[in-house]
Amino acid sequence: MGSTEDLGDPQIILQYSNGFLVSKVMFTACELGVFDLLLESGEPLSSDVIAARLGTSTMGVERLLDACVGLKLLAVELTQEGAFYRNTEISNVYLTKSSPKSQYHIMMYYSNTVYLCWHYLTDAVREGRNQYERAFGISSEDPFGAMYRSEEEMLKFMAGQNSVWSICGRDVLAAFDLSIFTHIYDLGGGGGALARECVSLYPNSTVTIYDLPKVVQVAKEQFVPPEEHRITFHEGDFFNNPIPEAELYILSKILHDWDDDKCRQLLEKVYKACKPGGGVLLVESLLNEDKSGPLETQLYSMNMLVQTEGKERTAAEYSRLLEAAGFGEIQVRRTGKLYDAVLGRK
Ligand code: ASE
Repeated sequence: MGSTEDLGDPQIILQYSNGFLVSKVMFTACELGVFDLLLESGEPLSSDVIAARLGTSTMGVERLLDACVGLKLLAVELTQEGAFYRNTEISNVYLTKSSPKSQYHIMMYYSNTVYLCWHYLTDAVREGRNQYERAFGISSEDPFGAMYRSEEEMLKFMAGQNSVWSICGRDVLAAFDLSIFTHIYDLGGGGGALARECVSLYPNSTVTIYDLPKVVQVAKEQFVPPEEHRITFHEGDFFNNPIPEAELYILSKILHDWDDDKCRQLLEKVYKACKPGGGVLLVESLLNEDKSGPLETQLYSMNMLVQTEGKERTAAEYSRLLEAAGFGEIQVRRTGKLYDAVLGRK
């Protein structure tokens, strides 16, 4: 019996092949500051002026600008004096450095770190492990040792992770009514964007960001303003140091970094520390139960392969991990955005 499956549109194969070209055009325009310049300028600019102001070749930037027009990240106006470029609304909001919803930092992390790991995707699939040795010549034994190999890398990662919460933070925290929990620990809370979203959404909450000492230091200095009195810090390694008692523990994009054994180990520790009646909130991108999608989550799971020891999981997989640690009354909320929420109670 021959397959009755539609051959489909060959265009889709070509589109997929070009996916990385699209990413790189957007990353490069961000990195060069095209969108920042056009926002500051307040009026459309010619490629000559843009090249002069950014210190690039006119020839190169002209092609970049036209490709951005094709991607609808810029708009072009043709006049007798030539072509004039301006930002589209979406670029003003998401691609400029200064916007409160800026995704600039995650783009820079993708372009300069994630991208280099993905060069070795074939090796990662063959070997079933991350590719720090090939990409950066550093040991991949401790993935966060590798990811935080320099203060600059750590900063890029923290800023990148923070930018995601300006888009999805409210949705994941509002997925459940968390107002019954007043003392909250954000384990691996990094740059604190989710913690800030939390204290703003829940006026009676205080959030302690628990993270590695060098992460906490940078978070205090560069990310969380000192007048934010409802956010405090705890320096430690949650695998090797004690976890203090609290009512709610947020583990946002933590379990996806680790294999099942490490996840169980961490969740058991959290369960022991948790106040009776308290809970744990997992914030993760959930795979469909049959792993048929969403595509973004499947791709992120590949990224966990090249960068960490973890993977993306289904709601049932997270529920089983929570149950094995002792948590009950497990509830799952899909937000329809990139990140979802799973709540377990003690
Ligand atoms: C981690 C999250 C990320 C560890 C490494 C990471 C992200 C990128 N690299 O916990 C953010 C999610 N994006 C992707 C592509 O996975």
